[in-house]
Amino acid sequence: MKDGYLNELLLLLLSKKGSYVSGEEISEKFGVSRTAIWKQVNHLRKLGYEIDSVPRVGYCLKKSPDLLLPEEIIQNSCLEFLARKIYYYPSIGSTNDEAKKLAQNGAPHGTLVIAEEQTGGKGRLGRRWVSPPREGIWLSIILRPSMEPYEAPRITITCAVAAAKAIRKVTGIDCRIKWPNDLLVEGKKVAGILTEMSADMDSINFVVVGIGINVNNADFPDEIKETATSLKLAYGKNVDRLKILTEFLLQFEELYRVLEERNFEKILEEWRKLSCNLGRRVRIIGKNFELEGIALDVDSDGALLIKTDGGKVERVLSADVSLRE
Ligand code: BT5
Repeated sequence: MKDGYLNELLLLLLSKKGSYVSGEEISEKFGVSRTAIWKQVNHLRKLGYEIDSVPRVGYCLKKSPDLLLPEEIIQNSCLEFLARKIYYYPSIGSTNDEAKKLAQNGAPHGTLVIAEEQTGGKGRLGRRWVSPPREGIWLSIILRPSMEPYEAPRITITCAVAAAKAIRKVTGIDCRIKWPNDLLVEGKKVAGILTEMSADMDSINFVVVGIGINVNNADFPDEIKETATSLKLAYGKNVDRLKILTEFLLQFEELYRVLEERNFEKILEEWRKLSCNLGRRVRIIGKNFELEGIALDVDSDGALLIKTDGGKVERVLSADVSLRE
């Protein structure tokens, strides 16, 4: 079997979803025998694709399984630089770790790494990110931005805005952003972002931005039961992962362009509207400090500005935030 044949067949069937493609057309297009096609159709059926076959008429793709396969992403989105290259894994340790390896080996700007399950999903500071099979969207994007290392937190903010907009657009759920890297629904965490960077003193080699979105999780392990939620729990029924994913990629690409045009203020305007921090009393726990106060704004570096009880305005670049009231 020729390399990439399966992908081409799936792409063809997807592009004509709901109508018949003749065996003759397929074998001419790919230069393979009818028996080889039959084998591949059966392979796709095993993955969960519903494919009708009618003698002398051909094959018709009726229904796709709930998988985030590259062919589905390509077929369902129209992107320029993002996801031109996609690495897909049924199961992997961490998409961020894999993306970093790929980036070190020269993977291009916009490369997408996506998995149905992570066995070693990571949060910040070595924390664990729960990523059960086929319940959420666990992905990382490799970026080679032309910005200074200190500007990299802007990417986390851009990613948060893109994800919140995508969730709101597809489900109508009131999804909010909690600085710096959480998305909340009804006060509970529905998604988290982990941005990692390889840089010299004044130039970025690459950035990997990873996001985990709980889509159809029905429950969570005890340690996060009280604090985590999923789109399904908020929406009341299953949510189409592919729709959330493709809308997120579209939003991210659009906003990333704004970022590249050095128009971060425009993204911040959207962030402010979607934030659940601003104007509220927050408690900040950083690596070596703690403080409490009112969250005033986010500045052009992505830092959170806090007015403490003494009236001083503190600038926080990275920390955990809890909402107090
Ligand atoms: C984050 O860290 O929120 C960043 C999460 C990034 C996950 C993505 S998935 C794709 C990519 N590949 C990876 O390996 N990671 C990225 P942090 O703010 O440190 O929050 C971590 C904390 O969130 C944990 O200590 C738990 O308390 C909680 N948590 C873990 N899994 C969760 C889940 N699925 N939903 C909600 N909360 C969770």
